[in-house]
Amino acid sequence: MKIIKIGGSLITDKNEYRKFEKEKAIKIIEIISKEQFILVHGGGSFGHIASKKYGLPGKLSKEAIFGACVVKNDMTLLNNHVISLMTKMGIPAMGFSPFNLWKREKFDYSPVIRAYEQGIVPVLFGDAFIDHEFVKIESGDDIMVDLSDIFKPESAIFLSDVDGVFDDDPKINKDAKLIRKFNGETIKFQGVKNDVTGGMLKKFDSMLKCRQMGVKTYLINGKYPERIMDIESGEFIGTEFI
Ligand code: ATP
Ligand code: IP8
Repeated sequence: MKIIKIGGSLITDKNEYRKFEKEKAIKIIEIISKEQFILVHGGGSFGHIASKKYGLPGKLSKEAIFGACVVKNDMTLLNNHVISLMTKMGIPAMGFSPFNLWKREKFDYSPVIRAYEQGIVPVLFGDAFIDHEFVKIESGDDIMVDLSDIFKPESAIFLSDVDGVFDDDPKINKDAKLIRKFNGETIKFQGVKNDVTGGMLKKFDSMLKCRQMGVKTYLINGKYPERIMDIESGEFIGTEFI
């Protein structure tokens, strides 16, 4: 079984509030659903724009709680778009928000485990949640680390909108070089617009953690999801953490 995260930059237009990229989502889901998987998706313009507007993550206040409600509703909308596509394709998919999984000190994934054991494809997503005095944002990248720990999948695949991890942001530096196998190289990470969870640096950190859990981990360009089939072949384009 594979765990796969679809970045918010792929299934939403990150610059336009709550714009779902349906065709791109269909293309990705058609390819990844050829094998057994658990899905995670990011927030894109359904998560990050409202989080920023309400100052999330941040200290608990009336405004922050209201923001958490808006973000949770928007993320549920995005998740419903994804789940609707999947069920139309005949995939028994069900959404799980970290807000509902949070149990005082940690996330309780037992409903996700139970669903998976019942043949359901769990679809988790980044979301707002309330932890004591704070409204926090759980990133889909953090969820990938937890799922790696719990399920010990054969691989953890992160899909984003670039060909992999580069030694610098390829959208800013045209001479940036793709790192095909990460081996301790020095990397420059540039911040991402409309992002409250840390962009590529956060993703990179999460990918290293998945790898440390003994799970083969990859960053692949989700605009070309067919590249997933080339993993472990000489043709593979992406970054491997193995
Ligand atoms: P999420 O759902 O977590 O937001 P995402 O796939 O939308 O995931 P981003 O957070 O937008 O991902 O991060 C991807 C962006 O990171 C790329 O579009 C790229 O411009 C930027 N980036 C910055 N530094 C690097 C780097 N060293 N290598 C690759 N991409 C980088
Ligand atoms: O896009 C964050 O999840 P990510 C979701 O995976 C929200 O970092 C609500 C901003």
